[in-house]
Amino acid sequence: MNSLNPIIEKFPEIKNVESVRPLTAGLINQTYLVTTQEGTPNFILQCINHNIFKNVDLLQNNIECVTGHIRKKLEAAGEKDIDRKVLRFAVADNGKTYYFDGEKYWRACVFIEGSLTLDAVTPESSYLVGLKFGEFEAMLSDLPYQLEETIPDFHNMEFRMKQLHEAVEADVAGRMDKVRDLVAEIEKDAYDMCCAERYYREGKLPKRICHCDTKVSNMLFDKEGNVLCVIDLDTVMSSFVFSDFGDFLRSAANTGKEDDENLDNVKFNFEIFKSFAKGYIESAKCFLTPLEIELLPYAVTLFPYMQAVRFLTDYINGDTYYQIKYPEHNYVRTLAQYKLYKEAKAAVADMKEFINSLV
Ligand code: GN1
Ligand code: MG
Repeated sequence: MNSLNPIIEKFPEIKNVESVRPLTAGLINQTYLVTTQEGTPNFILQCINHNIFKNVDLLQNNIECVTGHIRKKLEAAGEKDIDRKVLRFAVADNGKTYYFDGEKYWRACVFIEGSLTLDAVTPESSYLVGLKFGEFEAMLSDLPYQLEETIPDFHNMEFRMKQLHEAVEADVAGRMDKVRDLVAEIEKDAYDMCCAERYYREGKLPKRICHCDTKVSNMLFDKEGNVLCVIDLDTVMSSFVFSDFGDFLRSAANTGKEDDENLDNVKFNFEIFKSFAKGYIESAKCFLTPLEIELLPYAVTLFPYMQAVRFLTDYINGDTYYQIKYPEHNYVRTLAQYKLYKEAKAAVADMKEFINSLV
């Protein structure tokens, strides 16, 4: 018997369970694959990180709005195979798409058979993913509800700097001696990196509904390499389009790993950038403003920068946010993301030129 069976039983749709095994992807929620006997769907069971997503009811409500809206759009467009193109969550015996066991929150999502996630993309698939994310934003542009922020100020660079400053000030883990110079170096670019927030206050830049966690591993592919659907909808909320554009390239255009210990591996893959930008602009140009387009190269630098700040903040705070595999993990992640930031920054002029050639 599996210790998760009492949880699984709360979702009547999950039948004939054969095995439950943890999946290691994701730095936030605990995820399990629940396989069932042939003929019954498998499920992805997740324990929602309640420290981070404080209001699970709001979280699941947002997700239901988003998946419901996309489903309707796909139906209206006469799409086939819709259950492979948008996620569906199981309803628990309390009538909600999550279950609270008195301590933890759980949800279950139908596993899309034959789907897989990738850690890396080719220029061909990167183009398709670009198209898909542009399409995702376009489909949600007329969502008839206001989505609440599941994590307030999630991609607000000014807020992330404030969190870094607070961490530095408190130095609870006594790690400041080690990172003081790095903090000072990162600090030098903070004003420039916070430009989106200023444009927003000046009314020059809109916010739109975005995915806000578009890393490569949050896209499902089929075995032939076709893009199926966008997953991990926890952070779908109002943001700058930079979130989706920049965060995808942060993982996809990195020739190394997010936490690469060898910084020589971390380079900016311009081919991936080109094909993603081409796909994204193709499906998003119908709603992007000239300033949004102009700032896309900035977005590519913003996300590794923001991620470096977030990892560094967590390191200084003594690793309270991200799951880590070894004590210095957040420090190593910081260096790798900061290196990627510098690589992306060196490519800004070329990115601008390429984007201009597209529009
Ligand atoms: C987290 O959910 P997951 O593990 O894909 C984080 C993202 C970071 C990412 C870095 C809610 O994403 O913002 O970019 O780690 N999600 C949250 O890998 O903080
Ligand atoms: Mg996520």
